[in-house]
Amino acid sequence: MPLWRPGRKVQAERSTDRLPPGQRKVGGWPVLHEGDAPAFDPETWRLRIVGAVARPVELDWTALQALPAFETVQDFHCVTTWSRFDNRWRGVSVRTLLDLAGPLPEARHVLLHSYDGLGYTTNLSLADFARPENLVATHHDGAPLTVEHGGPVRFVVHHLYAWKSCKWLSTIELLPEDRRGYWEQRGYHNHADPWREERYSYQEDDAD
Ligand SMILES: Nc1nc2c(c(=O)[nH]1)N[C@H]1C(S)=C(S)[C@@H](COP(=O)(O)O)O[C@H]1N2
Ligand SMILES: [Mo]
Repeated sequence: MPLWRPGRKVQAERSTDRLPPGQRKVGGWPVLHEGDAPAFDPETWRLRIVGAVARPVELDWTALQALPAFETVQDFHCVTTWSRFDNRWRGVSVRTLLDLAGPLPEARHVLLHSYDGLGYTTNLSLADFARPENLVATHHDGAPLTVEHGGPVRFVVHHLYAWKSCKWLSTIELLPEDRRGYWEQRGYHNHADPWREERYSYQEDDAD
C-alpha cells in the first residue's frame, strides 16, 4: 500500500501534525542568542566531556572531525514561537561521544557549556541528551555551520525547545543531580517539551 495517493493532501496534513501548539512555521532561519557570537580558535578549542564519566574526554577540532559522521533531518522549535522544518544536520552522534566517555551509573543529568563570553549553559536529563537522533553538529543543510548559528560546533536536540541546543559548544558535563542552565534559571521550563508547551518554569511539576 502506497504511503500517499495524489489528492489526499498528505503534505498539508503532515505539516499541521508537525507544528507544536502555539508555534508557526518560518521559511528562513532566524538567528537567536544572548551576547555576541564568539571567535573560534581551532588551535585551542576543545570539546570536553567531564563529570560523572569513567573516561573524561578531550577532543580537539581535528579529533572531533575524525569521529564517525552522523546525519539527521529534524524540525527545530524556538520558544519565541518560530519553528523551522527539515533541518539537515551533520556532525557526531551523542551516542558516539557517550561511548567514549562511559557515563557512570550515577550520571542522570547533563549541563552543556558554551565558549561564548556570556558562559551560556543549558541543562537536560541524560535520557533526553542521549536520544539517538541528537548530535554535536558541524554542518547544516550541507554547509559548515556559520558562526551566528553556533558554528563551527553546536549541540542539537530536536524534541525540546531550541534553547537546549547549545551553540558554540565546549563542555558536556554529566552530573548526578540536576543543575539549571542560563534560561532555566531565568523563568524558562526545566524540561521544555514543545509538544506539551513547556515554556515557563511556573508550569513545572515535581517530575520536571
Ligand atoms: N550559546 C548559546 N546557545 C544558544 C543560545 C544562546 O543564547 N547562546 N540561544 C538558544 C536559543 S533561545 C535558540 S532559539 C537557538 C537558536 O539557534 P539559531 O540562532 O541557530 O537559530 O540557539 C540556542 N542556543
Ligand atoms: Mo529560542
